Amino acid sequence: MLNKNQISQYHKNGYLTGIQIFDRIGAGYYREQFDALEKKEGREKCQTGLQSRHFEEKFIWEIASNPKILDCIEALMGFNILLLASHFFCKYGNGETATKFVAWHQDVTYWGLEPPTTMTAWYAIDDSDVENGCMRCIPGSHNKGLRDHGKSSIEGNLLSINQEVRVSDVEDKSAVDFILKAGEISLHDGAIIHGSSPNRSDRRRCGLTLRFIPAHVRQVSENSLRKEWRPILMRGEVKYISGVEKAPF
Ligand SMILES: O=C(O)CCC(=O)C(=O)O
Repeated sequence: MLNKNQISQYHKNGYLTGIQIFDRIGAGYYREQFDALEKKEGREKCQTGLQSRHFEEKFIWEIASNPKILDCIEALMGFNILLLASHFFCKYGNGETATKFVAWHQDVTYWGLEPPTTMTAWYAIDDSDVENGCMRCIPGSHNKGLRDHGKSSIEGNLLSINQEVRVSDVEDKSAVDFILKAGEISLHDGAIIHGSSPNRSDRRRCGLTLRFIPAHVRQVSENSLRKEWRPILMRGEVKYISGVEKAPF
């Protein structure tokens, strides 16, 4: 799935974007599946309340276990791969009045993992662009260590404990937008600084984040939700058995 150049770009910049997983028909099928889930759960819940639902919803498991996605993860992280979690980030179009955003942050800061090595595949359920608040990141920031996170002073941060990392104007200006068509993914390192702006369009912007870890990573303290992760082995093997769940489907 990934060539040598993409692999070295990922390690240098901390991200890759625009990788096609499904064609228009496949992307349409998974959008319809999400639409049905949204109907059942309601919009409020869908914003950030659908966590690790791959244990119950077959379509989420199908995306998470898609061989093309796993090939990308394997190329970047090695053969022994666990799915740590999945989580929808859904921002509804609110034009100029939109407030919901994702503050600049580094994923691994509050995840309780040792070593803090993770990678996210962000799967676009909907087309995602600047107007509807696509993901953004600061290239290369994954190689500069983990920073202290404070609380955001702006109303509407979708992160679980309102965390936010300060960035300089120079860093802010260097940010890259992950513009994706439905059915594509971006990939980002767990230590990269990233976030997203409010959805100022009249369209939904829904993404499914799939969190992967190499099999030597362990949970050593509570995560920000005060929960235990429920990792599933996707490829290769794990040396320790406890805490690893079976594939749900
Ligand atoms: O989807 C978004 O806007 C943010 C997602 C995010 O912060 C993440 O994948 O860690």
